Amino acid sequence: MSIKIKTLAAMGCALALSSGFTATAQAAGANAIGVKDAWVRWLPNNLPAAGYATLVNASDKPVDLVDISSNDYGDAMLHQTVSNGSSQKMVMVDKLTVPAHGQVAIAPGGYHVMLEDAKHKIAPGDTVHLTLKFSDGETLDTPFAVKSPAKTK
Ligand SMILES: [Cu+2]
Repeated sequence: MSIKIKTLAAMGCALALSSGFTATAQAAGANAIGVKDAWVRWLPNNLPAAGYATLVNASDKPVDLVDISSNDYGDAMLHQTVSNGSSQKMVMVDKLTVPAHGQVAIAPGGYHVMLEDAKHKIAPGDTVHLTLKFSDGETLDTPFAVKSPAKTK
């Protein structure tokens, strides 16, 4: 009987410790990732738009971008443009790793966030918001500046 009580006490202690660590990790993770140069290449006639940004990881651990959603578009997916000889195609990307103390560019010719099914009229000069979710539990509601293709060369 006394052994059982000790075991429970030890478990309680371990639980308290682990939840303490979790809180610390979340506090550190809250500002692990920063987003800069976030913009959307808008196209007319309800064609899909493409979102671009640079993700910067200030922490000492790699962090994955694992999900993208938006209140402004019905569909937001991370794609990669892959060259296949003379042709190019887009492939879905499940996650994008931002290296420790490093950055990764979602930029023309490489990755893009495919934005389809706009939920309201969106035009150059607008700001749309994408919600970026990361493997450390961080969620960033990020403003993206909408630009016309002519102004993005
Ligand atoms: Cu695409």
